[in-house]
Amino acid sequence: MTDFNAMTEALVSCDAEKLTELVNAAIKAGEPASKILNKGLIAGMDIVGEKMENGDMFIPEVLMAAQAMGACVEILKPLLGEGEGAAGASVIIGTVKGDLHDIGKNLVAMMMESAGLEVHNLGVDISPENFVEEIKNKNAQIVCLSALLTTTMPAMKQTVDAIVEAGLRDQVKIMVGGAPVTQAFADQIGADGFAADAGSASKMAKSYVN
Ligand code: B1M
Repeated sequence: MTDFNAMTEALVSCDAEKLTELVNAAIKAGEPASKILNKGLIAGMDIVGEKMENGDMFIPEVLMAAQAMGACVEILKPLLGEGEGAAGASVIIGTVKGDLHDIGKNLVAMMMESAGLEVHNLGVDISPENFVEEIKNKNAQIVCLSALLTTTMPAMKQTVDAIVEAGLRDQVKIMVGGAPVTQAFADQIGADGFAADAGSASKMAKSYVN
């Protein structure tokens, strides 16, 4: 039986080698990729977050844990597909200006890709102007904004406003997400949708194009 606690422990102690070994063993044992992601990796990252908040873990260690998780997410990537009908719409996704968190955003991008959407992952610290430019360049129908910090949530509103000002609001659906983001906040800033996790984000995007 898979020991998910060992996985969270390896992540919290930034032991990338051990974590990779445990993830590969879990795959071999037939555990679903979504279970490995949620019970092993995301649960471990939540502990990292608590330790960070309490001052028991510092930025360099948190970065190492994030890198270890990123490597394992890559291993899980081919197994995370939903296997449903491809929608083919153009989606741009990025973490808003001032925010460097990208693990959750990359997971959303990955789930959307595996659902058949054409995903353009812009990266982190993306300015409102950049989002506007990329909507035009990629002829995007869906824009996904990610924020992990309460201090960068206002950049989501600035991005929505910039899209309105550029005259592109009717062309795109705007979706928002990230740990501090809520449905109420999405409504308040004039976004079309809020998704709490990668799976529901992917489902919502598909519902906009199907
Ligand atoms: Co940061 N950090 N961090 N950090 N960090 C948090 C977010 C924090 C909650 C930790 C804490 O104190 N408990 C806290 C924010 C507090 C707040 O604002 N309320 C915090 C802080 C304070 C900071 C710094 C300010 C620390 C400092 O410098 N003093 C700094 C800011 C840097 C910056 O961005 N300008 C900072 C830096 C970092 C690192 C660089 C070290 C690293 C990021 C590395 C990286 O991403 N490559 C880091 C990390 C790893 C975290 C925690 C520990 C983990 C985040 C994560 O990857 N979670 C985090 C604590 C936590 O969240 N528990 C924390 C796993 C990921 C799968 O979940 O990102 O929530 P998540 O994504 C989910 C959903 O939210 C959703 O789907 C995903 C998958 O299910 N989702 C979307 C996300 N984006 C979406 C977009 C969508 C839809 C759904 O579009 C439609």
